Amino acid sequence: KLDVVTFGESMGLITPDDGRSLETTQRLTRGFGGAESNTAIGLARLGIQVGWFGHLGDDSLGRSILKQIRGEGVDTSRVRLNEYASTGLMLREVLDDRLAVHYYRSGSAASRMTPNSLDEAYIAQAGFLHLTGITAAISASARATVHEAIRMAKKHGVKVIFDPNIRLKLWSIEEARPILLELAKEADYFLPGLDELKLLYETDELPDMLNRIAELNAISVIKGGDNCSYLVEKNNVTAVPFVRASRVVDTVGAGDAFCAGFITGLVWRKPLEECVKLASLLGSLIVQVNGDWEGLPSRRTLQAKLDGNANHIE
Ligand code: KDG
Repeated sequence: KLDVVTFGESMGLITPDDGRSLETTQRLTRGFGGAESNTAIGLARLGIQVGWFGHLGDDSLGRSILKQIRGEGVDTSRVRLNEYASTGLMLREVLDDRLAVHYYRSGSAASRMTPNSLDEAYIAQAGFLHLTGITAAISASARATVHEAIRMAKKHGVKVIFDPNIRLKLWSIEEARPILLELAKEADYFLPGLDELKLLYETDELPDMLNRIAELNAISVIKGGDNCSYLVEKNNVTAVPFVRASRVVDTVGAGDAFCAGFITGLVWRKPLEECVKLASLLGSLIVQVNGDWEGLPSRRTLQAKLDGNANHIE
């Protein structure tokens, strides 16, 4: 029996290993990433029973990604390898001091996911279903798959966790907004970033955002406020202070780590504020290491950090 099920697109990740731009570098490093598998790895490392599925190409990249995710202890029994479509790819580089992402993923195996890809019994056995807005962005059939998965989760009393993960390289905000707001309405837990709420609710004012978010049925956590996250339950707002990272090397994956920490807290039946603290702690650890998921802590590392902070889990 799984505590958490999640699905989405995982892709090969190419980065210059000398920190230069792709235009001039000769040396590239290959890794992989994908918001949902990043979160799944974070959960598995903490001992949570988690399943991730998606479609990968039946190619070298796809097989390698599958082996690594499986190697992290994530259940991959429902992953499909498609011999007629490729595994998606993303390239990242620093351009003008900013991180630039280039996707090569249209028509990828993952984008061909359809509601038929879902195994209802697999979702039904889980405590939580974790979804992100990226899956809704990659194709109409993947979006339909997200809606169908939510329908299945609700039917079986599985709680839905939704991270909007707005990716403006995949769709415009005009296109994304109604779809993501609709998905937020369906969620039991909604985990947006503050910047994402600005885009979704078209306001820079926190009180306006909180009013809008209070209309949802979900318990929400807003990541990335001023030195804190906000835990929002209807009109009850709690500011939970950030755990500061001692150094910041790579912020990609911080949101996924945050989700992994929050969901871990839920599975461990911690009070919500504790769940947000755990989320923030995981976020602070991942940004200290290069890569989207590599710096996620094991349970032992997490316990050592918590002991260091004079906090305790369990
Ligand atoms: O959150 C990190 C993700 O953005 C990254 O791993 C890749 O899923 C990804 C995407 O679609 O950008």
